Amino acid sequence: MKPLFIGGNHVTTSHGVDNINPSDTSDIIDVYAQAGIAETEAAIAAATEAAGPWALSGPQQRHDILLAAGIEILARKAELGELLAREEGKVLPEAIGEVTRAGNIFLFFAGEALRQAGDILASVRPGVGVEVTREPVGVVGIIAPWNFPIAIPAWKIAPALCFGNTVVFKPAELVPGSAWALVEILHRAGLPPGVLNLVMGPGRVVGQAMLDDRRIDAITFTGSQATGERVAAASLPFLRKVQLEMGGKNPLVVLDDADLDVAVHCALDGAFFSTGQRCTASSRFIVTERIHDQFVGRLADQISALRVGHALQEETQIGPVVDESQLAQDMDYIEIARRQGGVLRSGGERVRRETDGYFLQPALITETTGDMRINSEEVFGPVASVMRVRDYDAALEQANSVVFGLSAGICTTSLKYASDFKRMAQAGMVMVNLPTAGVDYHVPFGGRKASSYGPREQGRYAAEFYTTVKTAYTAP
Ligand code: TXE
Repeated sequence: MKPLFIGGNHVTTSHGVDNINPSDTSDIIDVYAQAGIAETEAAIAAATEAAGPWALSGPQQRHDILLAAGIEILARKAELGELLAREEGKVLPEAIGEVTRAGNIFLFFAGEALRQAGDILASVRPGVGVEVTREPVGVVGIIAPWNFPIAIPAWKIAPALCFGNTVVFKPAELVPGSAWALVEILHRAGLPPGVLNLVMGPGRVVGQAMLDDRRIDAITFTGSQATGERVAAASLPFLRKVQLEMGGKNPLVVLDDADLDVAVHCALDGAFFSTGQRCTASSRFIVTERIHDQFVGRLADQISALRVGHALQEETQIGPVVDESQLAQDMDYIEIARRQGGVLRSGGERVRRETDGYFLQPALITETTGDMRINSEEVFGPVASVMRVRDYDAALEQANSVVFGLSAGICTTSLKYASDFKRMAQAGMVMVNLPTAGVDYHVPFGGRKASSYGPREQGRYAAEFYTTVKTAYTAP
């Protein structure tokens, strides 16, 4: 059984949970210890005790640890990628790509540890000195989802440590393997005991115990909107700092003047790769009239040719859905869309392979309208819908009509429409002639409206959440 990490020690528990491969449910990757309330409280106590000394650790120590971790992650990307593909189900090249991203994030924040600058300003009072500096927030709670088992923990843990915070990390129930490997690497890289603690277990027990504990100074969360709202509500009484990354219902607008090859590529990649289980996945194609039929025809052909199967098989392009309940949710939404008048143009059926896995042929639903549930609620699977619109203005209105605002894309050869869309799209990230999913690791990530709350993640903007600003005045 793989243990918890609390205060620098391995902690075993009486109860363990199997980590099951969604491509082959007979493949048990390993058994992972499960924390309860007592272990979670012990982890918070360890992080609290370590917070003072770690806040005073120098940039060199933090740099060296983050660098060593990043180098090891990159050196082991094939092995860690295989583990990730086995536990989450994305295909091996995507999994190795995710591990590479995680490694690069550690290298980026190793550099940032050496670049922690402040400001010195002239006071409005003659002779008085003013210094503006950043200090750690304290103990950071990290609650992560299952869809990026190593990249999301990396982009939360690396800046937390870089800026001198200690961490209590709760990975998603379905993906303890990548989380465990990451925490183990960081300990071998030289992290002092208690600076990073790993508590695996159910959200309603471990996550809730974190929310209820006032010793956690800040919580960064990625997951569903419902849980995100819970995190915010539970944090308010403590006036705790909160950062939430939640769902998306990301539009891809395709205009008559689009390059059809580019548009179909953006649609296919953005909606269905990684089995559509990306918060930035395109799920609504908003297409103007003259290109509509050609776009749908070409896209439907390419969707039906997608090879769905075991994530570790070389020919597979689309791996399984992550588990039984997510598969049921995906199938439900396809049915709801059909009942509300949508036409299932391609895919949408469960497929059987040699191994017992949660395989779903990606689904394209046409003839949909903005008032249907398929166009307003997050499905989080390989399911996308098409809406036919009159012109650019109608497309923009439709794109902005949902509660979410994470990523928005447009395919057009018109500079005028591309420029207007960049300005007018109500989203944290805008893509022109690119898939809505697939972002750089060194620039801000996040959305607006119901997609995100609090400061941005990643890149230099990460400092906003993981530090608190101090303004110091000195008399002449
Ligand atoms: O999410 P949860 P789930 C969406 C997507 C998916 C749905 C459910 O639509 O179908 O959410 O996924 C922890 N207190 N997204 O169930 O429950 C939980 O253990 C504290 C979109 O996985 O939000 C896990 O670590 N923590 C999203 C994390 O919260 C709690 C990515 C997220 O789980 C908790 C993932 C509680 N009471 C899901 N309950 C995206 N858009 O990126 C649960 N958790």
